[in-house]
Amino acid sequence: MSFSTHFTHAITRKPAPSIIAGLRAVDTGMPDLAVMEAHHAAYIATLRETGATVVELPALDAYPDSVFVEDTALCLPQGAVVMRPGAPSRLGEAAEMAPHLQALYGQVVAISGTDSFIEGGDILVTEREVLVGRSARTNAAGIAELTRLVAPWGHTVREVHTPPGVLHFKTDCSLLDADTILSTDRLAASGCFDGYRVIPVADGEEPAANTIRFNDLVLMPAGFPRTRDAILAAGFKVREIGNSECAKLDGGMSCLSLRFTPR
Ligand code: CIR
Repeated sequence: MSFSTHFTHAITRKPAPSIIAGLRAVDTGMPDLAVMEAHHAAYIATLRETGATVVELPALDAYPDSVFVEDTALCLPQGAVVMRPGAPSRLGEAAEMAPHLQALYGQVVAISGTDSFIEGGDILVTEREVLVGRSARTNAAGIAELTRLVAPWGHTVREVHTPPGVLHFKTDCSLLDADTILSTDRLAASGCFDGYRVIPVADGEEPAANTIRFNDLVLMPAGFPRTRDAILAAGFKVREIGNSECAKLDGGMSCLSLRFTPR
């Protein structure tokens, strides 16, 4: 079973009322907490439908973006790495996540250099390598530290680039199976996926790039029919989840969970 697509567990965190103060690149309107909660519940139900255990953490009002748990850690089969988010308002979220990982994992290590910054949204784990996109949130020191931490677990890190103006590397791509990546053209054009099969996101549907393959399902944001049909045509089972409110904060399917199989 592929460790990069199949998982027994996920961790999520309820959105908090402070979500209205969440970070965003462009103001496209206030997120509606009740609608976000309904979407979040559908997301969790879909993860559970695949047979996984979902640990739902309580809302953390002190951290407006804390529903986006993916940015706080990297979960690998051998252990978890607690991140150091590059957004100052999000730095404290990582420490809030650490004890929950320690409860489930044998080995938990942390990015600790004061100059090191790295967020989970910039990390795409495939069966053969860990790709990390340098971005406004993830710097060279953070990538170097991650490289050292995961080497003893047998993982190779390859540094790539998040396109300018794009929040995270995985804002623009996702892994569909061991060899297949869904990607925007603007990201794939960099050549970073040479050697993989790439399914292009339909022109004008760029927000559809952030999906997750979780066990037998691909969870994708609702409202992107041409990209959905391309994923279906490639033989994947798709579930569309409402994402209108998280999208106002530049968040999507991958951001909402940590996915792993603890050892
Ligand atoms: C942020 O700017 O940090 C949040 N508003 C969105 C984080 C999305 N996370 C992700 O793509 N992994």
